[in-house]
Amino acid sequence: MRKHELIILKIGGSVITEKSEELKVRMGNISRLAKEIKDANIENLIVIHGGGSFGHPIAQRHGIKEGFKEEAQKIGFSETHHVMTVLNGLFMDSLVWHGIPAVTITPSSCIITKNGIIHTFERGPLERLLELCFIPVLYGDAVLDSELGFTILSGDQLVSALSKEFGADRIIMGVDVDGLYEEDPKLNKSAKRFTHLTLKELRNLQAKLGKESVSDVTGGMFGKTQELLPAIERGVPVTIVNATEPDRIYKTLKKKKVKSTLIRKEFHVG
Ligand code: IP8
Repeated sequence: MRKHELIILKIGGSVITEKSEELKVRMGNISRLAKEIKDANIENLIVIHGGGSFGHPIAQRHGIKEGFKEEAQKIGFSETHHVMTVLNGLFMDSLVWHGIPAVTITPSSCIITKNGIIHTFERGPLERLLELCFIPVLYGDAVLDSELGFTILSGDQLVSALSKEFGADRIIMGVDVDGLYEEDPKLNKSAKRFTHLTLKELRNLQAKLGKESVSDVTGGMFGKTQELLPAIERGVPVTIVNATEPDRIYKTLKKKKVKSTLIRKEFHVG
């Protein structure tokens, strides 16, 4: 039995990069988040970050998600993986220099997918890091695939898979809006935000959610909620919160009330 709950925290690519400008990092957000994670002082935590304007535009240009079709794509696979290691390095710089015992687990080195779904995963190193109370950090990556040759593994699929593999108690999704909305809040300022959603309500909503306006090879908000369904089905609560706003991640980690959307399998009255 674990003494402390296990939290999986995903920081979206739109929080740590400028999505409209290729390879532009939002270093201010990264270092503020590192401080919030440090201050929250969580014993059992896995952090996963997305690709934003590092991984996505390059992966899209070379059709990496669709798999290996021609030799010319190979340099695209290398570039996609490489820029993700660069973004991860910048992220890790902040975590480590804030005194967080974080260690990267590189997804492409320990995961093989089958038709885009995680098929083999070498869990030993991550398990051992958790036992020693390190904070493992993973990210959406270009990975090898047993059927497609290679593909893109989203950070959101990692969240869902690791929550199952390691029995997470909570999932926190840090995005660049205040939660899940009926409509895109960037296009409609008066869009209604959901404070709570049940699994059933989420399923109904998914049909209505559109794709994000800027390039995202793993499906934007739709992909996000879709990937999280298995975890929610298993009873893991998911909080979607704005990680571009100061203190929201800190407060969510500390279970304090914050503007967000909480998704649960069901809500019990009373
Ligand atoms: O940003 C995909 O991860 P995501 C990362 O979590 C790449 O969807 C390499 C495009």
